[in-house]
Amino acid sequence: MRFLMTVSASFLIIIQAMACQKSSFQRGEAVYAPPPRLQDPVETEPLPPPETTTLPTPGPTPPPLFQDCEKDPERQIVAELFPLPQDTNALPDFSQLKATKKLCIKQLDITNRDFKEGFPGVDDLIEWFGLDIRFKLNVPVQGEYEFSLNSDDGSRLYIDGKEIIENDFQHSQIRKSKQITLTPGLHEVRIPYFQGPRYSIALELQWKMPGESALTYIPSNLILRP
Ligand SMILES: [Ca+2]
Repeated sequence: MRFLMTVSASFLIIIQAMACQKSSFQRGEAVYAPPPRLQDPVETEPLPPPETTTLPTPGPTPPPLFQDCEKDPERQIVAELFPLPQDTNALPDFSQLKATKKLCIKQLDITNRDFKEGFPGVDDLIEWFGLDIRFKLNVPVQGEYEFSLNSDDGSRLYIDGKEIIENDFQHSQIRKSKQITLTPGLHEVRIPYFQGPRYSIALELQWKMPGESALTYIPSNLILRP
């Protein structure tokens, strides 16, 4: 019996060797097939769980510069919006034009930037527009105030109907300043402004209160609707 097992085992080895030899001959050429290498078992560390790809969460969208006045009673500065003809080079007489929309803004703190967002409820108006801006300024104390008006493109500052700063015409941002004496109480402020060709805009109104050395935006609690 044992002899039979040995014979059949040898027979199997011969058959396997022949099969191996047969597969090693291709297109009549001998191809060396290296014997399989025995390898020490390699200790493998468990694979870390696949990293889940998290998309960056977009930051909060900044509120639009101008908003419907009814939707935001905190915005006390009122601006009438006018589409202007292409190639407008200077502020028009807004009293001769019909406003498209009345909008509100909280602060004239529009630093130099690209303007692509347009206006709520107005289609495709990102260039060639004018804003006739008004508010009441509650002057706290009598004294010498410096006003500073930065704009891209043109703007002017009127207080109680009198022109204080002329910063008109098509241009990239230009800042102009002027000192005036103001009495305490309410004063009418008007700032006509226009944007020429897309995209760059700026509109900043700042002041220096009596005795102060730095320009600041006018505190919102001193600004009332016209
Ligand atoms: Ca511009």
